[in-house]
Amino acid sequence: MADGGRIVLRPAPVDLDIGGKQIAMSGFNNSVPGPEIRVGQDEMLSVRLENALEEGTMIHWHGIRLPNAMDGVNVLTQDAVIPGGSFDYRFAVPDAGTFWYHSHYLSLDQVSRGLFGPLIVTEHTPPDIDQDITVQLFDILTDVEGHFESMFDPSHYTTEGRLGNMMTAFASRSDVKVGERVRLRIINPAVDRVFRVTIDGLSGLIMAIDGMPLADPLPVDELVIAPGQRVDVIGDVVGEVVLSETTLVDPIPLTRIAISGSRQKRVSPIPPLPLNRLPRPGPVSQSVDLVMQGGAGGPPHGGFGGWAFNDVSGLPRMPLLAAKRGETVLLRLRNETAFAHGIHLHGHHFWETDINGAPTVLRDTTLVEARDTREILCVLDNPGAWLFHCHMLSHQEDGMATWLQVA
Ligand SMILES: [Cu+2]
Repeated sequence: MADGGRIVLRPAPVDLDIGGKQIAMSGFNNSVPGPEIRVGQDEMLSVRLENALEEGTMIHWHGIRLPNAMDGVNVLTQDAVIPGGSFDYRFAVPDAGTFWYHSHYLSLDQVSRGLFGPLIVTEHTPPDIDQDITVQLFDILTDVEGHFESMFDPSHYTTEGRLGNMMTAFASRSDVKVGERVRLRIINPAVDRVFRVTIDGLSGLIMAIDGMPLADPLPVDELVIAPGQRVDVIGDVVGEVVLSETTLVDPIPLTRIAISGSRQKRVSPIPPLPLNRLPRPGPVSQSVDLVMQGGAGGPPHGGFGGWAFNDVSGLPRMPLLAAKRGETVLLRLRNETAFAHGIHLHGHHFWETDINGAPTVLRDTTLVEARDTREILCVLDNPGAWLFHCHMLSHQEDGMATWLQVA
């Protein structure tokens, strides 16, 4: 395995310029979002975290199947890195695809302030494209004077969470040519907002979801992207590329990638990306219910917080389930609340299933709509204590977290 050389990530306070306005945020290496990390599949990633904040922090590598000690989770895998302190993360990246990193300490506050960035794992043989563009969807909550809103609003804990009043998207390129074949790696690092996105100006297909290539790419319609989720699209540019948020009646443009010339369009079809090597589900050895409870309009529950899993708010002393390495488990995610939740498992991907229980799409974060139920199949082949939580970070902070133990 090659070693890509050590990268330093240094979180510190930084001003973000949005439309000529300066907003005091936090960023890795003086930048919001943080620097894009690129590493080849099966290579080692070495990152030194140097904490220049005035509070603790740590980094989680979202979607990467890594050793438990590198997962960046308070209590379960490491202690917070104190101000002025450092921590070395070093692990191999087994899967090619679109991933991301973010603070996993005081994460509602630190991620909403900008402590996140893209982690791109490149294929051994990259696809034939002209531009590889990362687009990070984000929203920021500002106060009446346009500053970062740092007041605590208890209603965020009982509803959809902390939704920004300013929506944007950070694209790693500002121009393309008509006829170019472009890969868009769309990431949603927003703390609580589910983005519903349309793409104009690109004729293409959904090639991968949550970093995992699809055997059969899907047509691009409205993309529903929950916090933590990713979608890769490859397509040919036919005009200005505009990503818009479509939840409201009038779509809101998030970013525009302008046209700067043209080239001969490819005639070849877009081939699927090579699949990552993940274990297929075997016979189910355990089935466990995860009941989501709480929030405005939700039934009473036994937890102390605004939200709970199985009548417990916050990390329980015992894991939701304990498995032997390699077991296939079925998790029934039952949302009894009036709000959607994006449920994220660390250290693994899992299969969403269809109504017959057959595996469909590999994900690391699944969106369960209000009062809906979803069954997922997990091959628990990575030993350790793995966080399993709602990636709406307001919900996580107020109770929606548990963990799995894999021996
Ligand atoms: Cu939630």
